[in-house]
Amino acid sequence: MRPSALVAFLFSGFVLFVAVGPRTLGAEDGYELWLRYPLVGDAARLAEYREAITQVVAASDAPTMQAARDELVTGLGGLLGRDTPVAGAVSQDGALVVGTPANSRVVAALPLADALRQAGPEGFVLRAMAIGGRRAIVVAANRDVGVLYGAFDLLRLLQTESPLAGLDVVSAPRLRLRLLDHWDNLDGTVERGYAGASLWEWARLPDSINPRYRDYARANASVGINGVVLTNVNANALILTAAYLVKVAALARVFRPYGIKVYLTARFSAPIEIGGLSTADPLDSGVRGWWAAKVQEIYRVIPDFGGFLVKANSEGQPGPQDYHRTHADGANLLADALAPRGGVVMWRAFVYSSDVPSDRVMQASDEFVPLDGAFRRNVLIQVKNGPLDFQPREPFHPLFGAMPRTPLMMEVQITKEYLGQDTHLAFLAPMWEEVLRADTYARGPGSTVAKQIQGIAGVANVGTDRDWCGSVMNQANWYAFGRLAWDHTLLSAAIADEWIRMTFSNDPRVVRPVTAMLLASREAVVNYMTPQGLAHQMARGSHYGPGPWVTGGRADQTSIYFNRADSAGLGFDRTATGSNAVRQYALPARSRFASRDSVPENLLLWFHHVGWRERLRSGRTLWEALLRHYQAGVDTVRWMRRTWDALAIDALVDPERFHRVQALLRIQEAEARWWRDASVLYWQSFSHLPLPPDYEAPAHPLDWYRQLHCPPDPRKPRCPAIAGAP
Ligand code: GCV
Repeated sequence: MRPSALVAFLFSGFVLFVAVGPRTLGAEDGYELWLRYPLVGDAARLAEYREAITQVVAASDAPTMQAARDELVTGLGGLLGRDTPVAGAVSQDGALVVGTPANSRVVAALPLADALRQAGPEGFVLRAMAIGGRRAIVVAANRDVGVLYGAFDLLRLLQTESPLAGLDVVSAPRLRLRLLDHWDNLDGTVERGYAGASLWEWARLPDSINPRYRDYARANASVGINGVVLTNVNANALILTAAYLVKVAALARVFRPYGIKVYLTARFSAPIEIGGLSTADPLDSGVRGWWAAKVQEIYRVIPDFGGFLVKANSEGQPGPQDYHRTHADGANLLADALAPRGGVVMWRAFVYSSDVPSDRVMQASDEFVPLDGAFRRNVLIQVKNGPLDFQPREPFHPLFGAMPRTPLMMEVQITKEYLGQDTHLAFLAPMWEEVLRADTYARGPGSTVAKQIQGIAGVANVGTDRDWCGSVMNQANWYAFGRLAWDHTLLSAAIADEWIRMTFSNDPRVVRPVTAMLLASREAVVNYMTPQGLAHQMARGSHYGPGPWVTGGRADQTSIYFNRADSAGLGFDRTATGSNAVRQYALPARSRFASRDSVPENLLLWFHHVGWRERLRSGRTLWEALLRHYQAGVDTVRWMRRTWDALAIDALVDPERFHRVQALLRIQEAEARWWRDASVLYWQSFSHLPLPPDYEAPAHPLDWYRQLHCPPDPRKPRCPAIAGAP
């Protein structure tokens, strides 16, 4: 424990000090993430594991096999509290055999053909079986990377104190592309990053390799992430110059053993900016030649380069429309250059036309659906989960299912730009589960979003903060993203359960309450920020704190554009009487959203303008329902605080992580009240309806909230005036 942490902990309260005094856990700073390997706490399980695993049998020294073996040796050393020798052959009961049929004669001789067929190129088989009359556990795969994934899965079983008896698992990823997208700039800043600076030390690369790169790769591999886009979609062409490519190659070398491919963002105007051409027109032969040569240059230094991610003609980024060409022309230009080497283009559907559209959320579909079938086979259209911009709740994006001849990827945001950033606890698995399971009806009932995509990308939430994510709780979202990317049928509750066991403890006094906190957290944020289908009500620019009054500038980036509050009511009419955005959804999703009788209440104001006094299906008026949601959000955060505080009584979490989370929850409660009070007062200025007498009175008048200026700290845009509240 760091002395400062000890002092802070001891002086944080006499009651707490007395309660935890006798058995304080060792402090942890969160660096280990979920890859902590403490001694198994349950004595019976420990005995079971010690008997089940007595040696690691691995035949190959290939880099990925070495990574798997190293992880097992480290993990088992900690979990079993003893060294586990590595052997070349099964020589005793308790052999842990790891390998592929190609690199291990032992594995090749096992009757695993069917299971390995199911496992496919990246999957794995875990099985308890006898080998030569001896008890063994096998981690087998078709490729080395599958063995690595299997090794992490086996360690996960031990970390979560699961039984090994009868072990029989075949696991294969359901999506082929499972990527982290970094919005990291070459100057070390991170767009919408709240956990410190960029991990990539461009000035020191390629000579100096920060050991953190390997730990980052381990964390990704442990959840099956198989690609990383290193650079911001608001791209800098310099990353494609020779001087940077050697640095990228150095990172790729670290990541390769962990099954992680490197991708880069391609600035569409790169041929002009770094190539000296006078145009970036995708149909220009000089431009085509430039990209073809550039791609060859990249593959010379990074032979397994994954491809490009492109944001074009959106928020000021250059693109093919600058030359009156289509998005397909632009994407195909890069796709043709990459195709000979097997690279892909991930072309984002997040577009902003230069004219303000009548309904911003319709733009991507209007632009891309007509292009279905016009893209090369190695182009994927990368679509945000919802049609607006990573809001606490949005309906699924209507492009899912609407481009049957084009491979799609889904993009989600792990970094919580609109959900309280590093500070607020918001476990995002329930949100991703909600969208992955949403039925598009594009090809009849059961056409879930998950079935319409071939890959998923998460905008990363990691940085140089010691705990990687700005808060240990935010690590859960990195973890959950990887787990859902691997298997979108996993339930949020199961993901939360395993993450908590690996990150904190297997003690049910921790697992149960913290699971409940995680599962309640996202809905709490929806409730106090944007209940019932409201969206984009955050402060301008920073997107931190409430700003339902934001107006001025580009209309479709203001709050009033999205809330449409007036004396009659609240919400954006997207039915046939309004923008008719519902037309972009297939039937019957379209009619479900269009009708006040069937629209889910949690999306009501996304699709409908509703009178303040109108009765909802719940029997409450809109005004009453809104007030309840805001209050429920605050109450849930209060409950989360109490639940977390109770962990101190038995000192169930180490003090350093305990106090950090405790402090953040305190801020979250103050800010939830800020959101509730500012929003309710603002809506009241339209509804002119009273707050019930027993409703918690807002702390300040509306003008106080409107005039509140939070210091312009782009990294931690917290408001001291609010965070300092009791
Ligand atoms: C990278 C939102 C964010 C921007 C981000 C953009 C995008 O608008 O606020 O910071 O830019 O989405 O996804 O391209």
